[in-house]
Amino acid sequence: MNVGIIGFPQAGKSTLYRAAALGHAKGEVTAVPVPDPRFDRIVSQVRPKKATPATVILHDDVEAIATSGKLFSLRFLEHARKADVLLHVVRAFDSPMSPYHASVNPARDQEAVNVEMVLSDLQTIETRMEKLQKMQATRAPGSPEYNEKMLFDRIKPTIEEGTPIRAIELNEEEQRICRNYQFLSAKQTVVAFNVSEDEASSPPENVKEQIEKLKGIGTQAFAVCATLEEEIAQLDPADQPEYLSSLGLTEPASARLVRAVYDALGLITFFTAGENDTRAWPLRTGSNALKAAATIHNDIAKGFIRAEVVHYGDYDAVGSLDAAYKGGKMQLEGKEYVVKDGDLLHIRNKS
Ligand SMILES: Nc1nc2c(ncn2[C@@H]2O[C@H](COP(=O)(O)OP(=O)(O)OP(=O)(O)O)[C@@H](O)[C@H]2O)c(=O)[nH]1
Ligand SMILES: [Mg+2]
Repeated sequence: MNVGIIGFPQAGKSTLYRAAALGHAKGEVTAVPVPDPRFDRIVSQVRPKKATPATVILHDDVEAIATSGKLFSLRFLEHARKADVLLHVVRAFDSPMSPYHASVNPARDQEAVNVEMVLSDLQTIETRMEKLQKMQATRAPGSPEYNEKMLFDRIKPTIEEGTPIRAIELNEEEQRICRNYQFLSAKQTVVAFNVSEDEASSPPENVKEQIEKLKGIGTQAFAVCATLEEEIAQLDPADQPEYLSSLGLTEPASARLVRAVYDALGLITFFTAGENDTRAWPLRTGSNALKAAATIHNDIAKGFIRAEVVHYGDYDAVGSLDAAYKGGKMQLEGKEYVVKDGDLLHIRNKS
């Protein structure tokens, strides 16, 4: 799952990227573990030879957004379109180095990018519609070109009003058409307002307001101080809690941010607690046990017999899988069982 980090120049994109990668950033693309206290608890109890957390792949290779003229360069578009989710870093700290906009105005910067995404998609649609008009196939009801034109005719006026494509209801066929175009406004976006060091624990009013506004329309948004986050990421994990509390924080904001990105991807987590390898697995929300089995290995899905399921809450209450099984908390489920976030699974299979 690919997360593209976007924003204006010098907004703190790379600093936040390095912080989220916990000091292990490799070049411009790094797989980053998704912090999950449930997983930590399972690992500390099972003590497996190997522990494999769920990860997301952060990309700091997206070109910065231009500050004048055409905001999105072709290079920007090429990279941003490939991402499954966008992480928009917005400058909310004052910096004499900043090459753009003399004043700090996070709401303005965030909205400018938002508007540009919608406009960019609109332009793609208009260009495509011009082509479609000229094609014979567009006039044959039921043809792919006909369906495309019907869809674009329907959604274009809504997009023209400034509505991002993700907010428009689409059926499966329409979603499939849209996926081909990798529209930016169809992607979930998580917004990180990068505040100054002295505002890390209490962000300024204008940032708070914008966060509330974004939350109101279903967009996850946070205040972070990227430079502090980078410092925290470089500390020994044992020293982190004290440093965090001295700053008035309870956990690194980058941890919350990575979780938010993971949620925005529409993913839940299930666990397999093996003595050799204990793992957290990402799974699309709403997937069944067969899909979960296939995530582990195709052979396990092919030989699927039953899934042994322990809900995380039941595990947590007794503190071990053994106790959960003995206490009758394990349920046997078939292929169609819809996996819940946090389930511990063991797939009985013929392979
Ligand atoms: N005061 C302060 N400075 C920050 C913060 N985050 C980043 N900076 C500084 O801003 C400058 C740019 O940070 P980068 O992380 O390189 O920004 P960027 O968005 O990756 O920049 P480009 O890739 O050049 O577009 C650096 O000097 C950082 O130290 C912050 O939270 N507070
Ligand atoms: Mg950078």
